[in-house]
Formats: sequence, C-alpha cells, structure tokens
Amino acid sequence: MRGLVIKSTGSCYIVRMDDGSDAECHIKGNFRIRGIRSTNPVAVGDFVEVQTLADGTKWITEIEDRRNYIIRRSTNLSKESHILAANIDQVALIVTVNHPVTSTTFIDRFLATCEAYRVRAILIFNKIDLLTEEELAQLAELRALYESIGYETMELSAISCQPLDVMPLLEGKTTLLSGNSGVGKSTLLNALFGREMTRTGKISDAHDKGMHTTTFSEMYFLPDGAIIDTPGIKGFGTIDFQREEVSHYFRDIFAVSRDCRFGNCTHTNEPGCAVQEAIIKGSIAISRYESYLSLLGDCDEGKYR
Ligand SMILES: Nc1nc2c(ncn2[C@@H]2O[C@H](COP(=O)(O)OP(=O)(O)OP(=O)(O)O)[C@@H](O)[C@H]2O)c(=O)[nH]1
Ligand SMILES: [Mg+2]
Ligand SMILES: [Zn+2]
Repeated sequence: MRGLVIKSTGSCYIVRMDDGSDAECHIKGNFRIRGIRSTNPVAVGDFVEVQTLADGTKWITEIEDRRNYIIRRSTNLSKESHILAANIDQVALIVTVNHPVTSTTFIDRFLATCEAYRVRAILIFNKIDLLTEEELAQLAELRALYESIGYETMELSAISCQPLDVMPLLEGKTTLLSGNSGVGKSTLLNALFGREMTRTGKISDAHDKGMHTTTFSEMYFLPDGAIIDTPGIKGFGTIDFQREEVSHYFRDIFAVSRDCRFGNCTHTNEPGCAVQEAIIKGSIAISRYESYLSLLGDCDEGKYR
C-alpha cells in the first residue's frame, strides 16, 4: 500500500497510509536511491510503497520520484549528506539576530540551496521581543537586504505568538521549518496549533545556543496544509555545486554578473568584474559576497577530496 512518510527517527519511519492509518515501517540496510548518497535514504515528505511481511513487520520497498528535496552536507568536510525533507512547497527558515545569533553565512548557504533545488524560501526573524535597540536596527537592515534581493521576510515573537500572522503563508502548502537549534521552530509550531504538539527546550546559559531539543523530523497537519518540524542544524554544507553555477544561486550577484567582461568570470580577481564594482558601490552586500566565496570554497574541497 502507498503512504506518506510523516516521521523519521533514524531507525524507523512512521508512514501515513492511504487508508488513513499510521504504520511503523523499516527499510533494508542496503536501501539506496540511485544517484543520491545520504545518511537517510528516506525522508519526511516521501511517498513510499509499504509491504507487510508474514510476521507483521512493515517494510518500505519503493520511493516515488521526488518533486524536490532539500539536502545538505552535515559539515563541510563530511562526505555524509542528509535530506531535510522531500516534496515540499516552501521553506520557512527561522532565524534570530540574537539568542542565538544566526550567521548570514548560514542564511545565504540555505537560500542558495533553496535556489538550486527551486524551492521558495521565506525568512522568519524570531524572538524580536528579546532584541535591544541596536539589534532591532540590525534586524531592520537584514530584512531590507533580503527583501531587496527578492525574499519574503517577516518578524515574529513565537512566545507571544501572533500565529495568525504566519498562518496565511502556510495555507495550502507543505512547509519545511528549519534553522539553527534554539531559534524557536518548535515553539512556533506549538503556537500555530495552540497546544503542545512537540517539546521545546531552553537555550544554554553559557553559550546562548540551543540544545538540540527536537531530534526527529516530523510532519504536522494543519486544516489546510502541513508543517515539517526538524532538528536544528549548525552548519549548512552544500552538495555538488559546480564552481561556475554558484553565482546562479545568489540572485543579487547573478543579476549583476551579466555585465562582467568575461562570461566565465568567478568574481574573484578578474578584470572588468561587475560584481566587484557593485560591492565597492555598495549595491551588493559584503556579507552576501563573503557567503558566495565560502560556497566556492565548498566546491574546491569537493574537488580535492
Ligand atoms: N523570548 C522568546 N523566546 C522564545 C521565542 N521563541 C522561542 N523561544 C524560546 O527559545 C527556546 C528554544 O525554543 P525551541 O522552540 O525549542 O527551539 P527549536 O528551534 O525548536 O530548537 P531545536 O529543536 O533544538 O532545533 C525555548 O526556551 C523557547 O521558549 C520568542 O519569540 N521569544
Ligand atoms: Mg525544536
Ligand atoms: Zn565578475
């Protein structure tokens, strides 16, 4: 029977079967999808075929072709990649200016991956109730930057949540909630449902970091739409980007690169580089350019590995 993977615990999967029942399913150790090397061959959002054996155990035997997915390398040096979710309509990236600090490199790496896999991304700046005047100014700057590049942004305090503000973005869609640990993904999820669907955790006093409270990915169903809450992630390594294509995933850099003297300009040290010029003029943010360079670095690592 066919079903939808709604929870992944690493060792087993919960599948919402077409008849409405939930089944705990396993996969064979050697189960692999052609062409994708990842620690989790099956991800939340996958449509799968399930067979029940004589002993009553249920096994995932097939995965339907994915419409899309979001994949990352767990750390830059690691060969292991991890699929965050499959068949999604959009990503809501939850970020915090402070408590904890979400780096622009992390944001840009995530956004670049969304571009590469053609998934719409929304930036939700959470915990605005905790921010100082100075941090609020930083928030306004960041929102202006990403809006100018063409991303939808919003700001939020998930604890005093105005879930109604977020709801219109989610209607009729399957949304992946992602971001660093402790930014308030699960808090937002609970607020949207108006009750405790999942556990939330404290931020560590010493480091102002999340404690990885959510350990499994799980899909929750709204009256109209679905949300996938996921474990917080630290770094965001990209997979298999070619050097030449990295700039395609930075909308602001890509738009300007048409005016570079050389068609194969990498915007690093070539003469007549329109991107370099735009940085000097201030029309491309230095933080974006730094993220671009760090992604070129990922490509080089891939080459030498
Ligand atoms: N002041 C304030 N605290 C918040 C807000 N949103 C979340 N928190 C708190 O931040 C802490 C972490 O929230 P979680 O929802 O567990 O964070 P998470 O992103 O799910 O973290 P992981 O599951 O570890 O990835 C909790 O103590 C929340 O109460 C907010 O808008 N304002
Ligand atoms: Mg969580
Ligand atoms: Zn250039």
